[in-house]
Amino acid sequence: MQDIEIQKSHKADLFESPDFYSIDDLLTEEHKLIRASLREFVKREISPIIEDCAQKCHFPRHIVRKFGEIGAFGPTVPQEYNPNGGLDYIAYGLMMQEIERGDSGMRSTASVQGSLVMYPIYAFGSEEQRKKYLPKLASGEYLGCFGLTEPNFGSNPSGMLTHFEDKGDYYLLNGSKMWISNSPYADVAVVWAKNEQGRIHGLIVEKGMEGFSAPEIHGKWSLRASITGELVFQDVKVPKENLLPNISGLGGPMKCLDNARYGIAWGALGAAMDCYDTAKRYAIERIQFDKPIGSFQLVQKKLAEMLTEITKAQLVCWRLGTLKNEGKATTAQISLAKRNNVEIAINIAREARQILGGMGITGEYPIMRHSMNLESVLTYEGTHDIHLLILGHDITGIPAFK
Ligand code: TGC
Ligand code: FAD
Repeated sequence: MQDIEIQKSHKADLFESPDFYSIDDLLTEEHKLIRASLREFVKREISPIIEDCAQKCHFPRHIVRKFGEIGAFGPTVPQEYNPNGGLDYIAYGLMMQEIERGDSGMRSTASVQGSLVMYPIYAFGSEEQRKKYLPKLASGEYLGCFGLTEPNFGSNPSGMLTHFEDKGDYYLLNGSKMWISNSPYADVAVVWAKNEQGRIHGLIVEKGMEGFSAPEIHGKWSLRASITGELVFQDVKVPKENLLPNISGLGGPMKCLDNARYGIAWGALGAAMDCYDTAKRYAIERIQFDKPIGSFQLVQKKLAEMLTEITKAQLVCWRLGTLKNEGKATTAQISLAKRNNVEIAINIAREARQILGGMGITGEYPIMRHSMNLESVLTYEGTHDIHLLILGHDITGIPAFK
């Protein structure tokens, strides 16, 4: 976490999103304005630095305040707790799309803060907790993280070992969490742990509490501009007022994941669009055999298939967003969208990389970074296969997890 000098790229970010089926007609003017302002923000604040940050494995901590200013944290939280809030789920999705178009790690920062930290405090917290934490998280004064996964319990979080005991005046928390986005810099952590009866509860743990540490995980080849760490609890005395009072059981973290996975479905679409847009431009400009490579049928096939998958994914996102707005989106519907959109994005990144030939593997273009990032996106918030099993369960009524 040392200071690193980041070189700004002077290459213009010319990104334009495809809209082959006029899906913009389904958006409100407010949606389009929000998307335009996030796109401009990404071009100004993220695109110039992101490649160097990723190359140097550096999390640009200053972006947290900037995300707060633009309203990217918890936009669906009511304005009473978030002055930039009160927006609908399509607006939230479009924000995640635009941010991940810039970088999946940047979207991670925003979606963890909004869906996995602010959402549980808003949905399951006391009025005092909402007032104490939400405005600071919304503005970016605080950075938050979400601790569910443990070293030995990833896909199967209900087996978690992290636990707390009621000591009368406080809860005594012990255990550890693994692979936690934002954790080394986080001011607050929403931590899921079992009580003496083995029931899962959420606790708000603050930086500086004795016995609490958050070491960084080094050596990632993916999400290099996002910071990931552990959470270690050794006899941490958590004040009783830090327990989220209005939820218990695995359903608590799972409801948070429903929101975050929804945002990832849009985010992955953003990464796919960036790869497509980059490859399309390159195919028109790059000359081989005296012609633009875009004139060859094999290159056109790649571009046509990318656009087809992006268009289908856009429709999935829009429809899922309308269901979310009506409070009707199910966990399985969200799994379908997360699973499909991450898969198409990773495939599009791979095809786009081929269109760029050797240039595709360099940091001159964003494709290899997206491609590596998407490997994490395929795994976190439920792996590709876990989402398939969630769908299988929904179709047959038979769980195949165990
Ligand atoms: P199962 O027996 O199915 O359910 C146990 C209890 O949980 C309830 N439940 C839900 N409630 C509300 N909404 C949901 N979506 C729910 N899903 C489950 C269920 O009703 C039951 O309640 P109760 O009261 O009867 O106990 O659970 P299982 O143990 O068989 O596991 C099911 C499974 C595999 C689907 C689930 O555990 C799962 O999704 N695993 C994947 C884990 C995961 O996604 N981890 C993500 C960690 S966070 C993260 O990755 C952040 S990355 C962020 C970034 O950087 O962007
Ligand atoms: P495992 O659960 O060990 O799975 C390994 C393989 O086994 C996978 O292919 C999986 O699909 C397969 N598998 C497991 N069970 C089954 C089954 N029943 N049937 C078929 N196949 C199965 N977690 C947090 O709590 N908070 C965070 O902020 C967070 N951020 C992350 C950031 C990054 C960069 C990464 C990589 C992970 C992050 N995670 C976070 C953790 C993430 O959610 C887990 O990695 C993920 O849930 C998978 O758990 P695991 O890595 O332990 O893999």
